[in-house]
Amino acid sequence: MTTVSYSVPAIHCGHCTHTIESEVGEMAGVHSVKADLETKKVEITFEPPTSEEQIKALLAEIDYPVGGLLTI
Ligand SMILES: [Cu+2]
Repeated sequence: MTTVSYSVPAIHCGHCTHTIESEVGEMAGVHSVKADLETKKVEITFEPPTSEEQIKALLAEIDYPVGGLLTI
């Protein structure tokens, strides 16, 4: 199991955090998703078959591209 924390600058309201949490949360292997409005951060805990590349691709697809990987 891996936990990553991404900076997602496009987060601007509660709808954004909800969209991210529900879309990423539906991926197989994703255990938890927490999107934070204040810090514009998304913390995701996952395991295979989901990979970091797939998570980043999905976020870009739903218009919340990852701005950077933060150290936890
Ligand atoms: Cu929004």
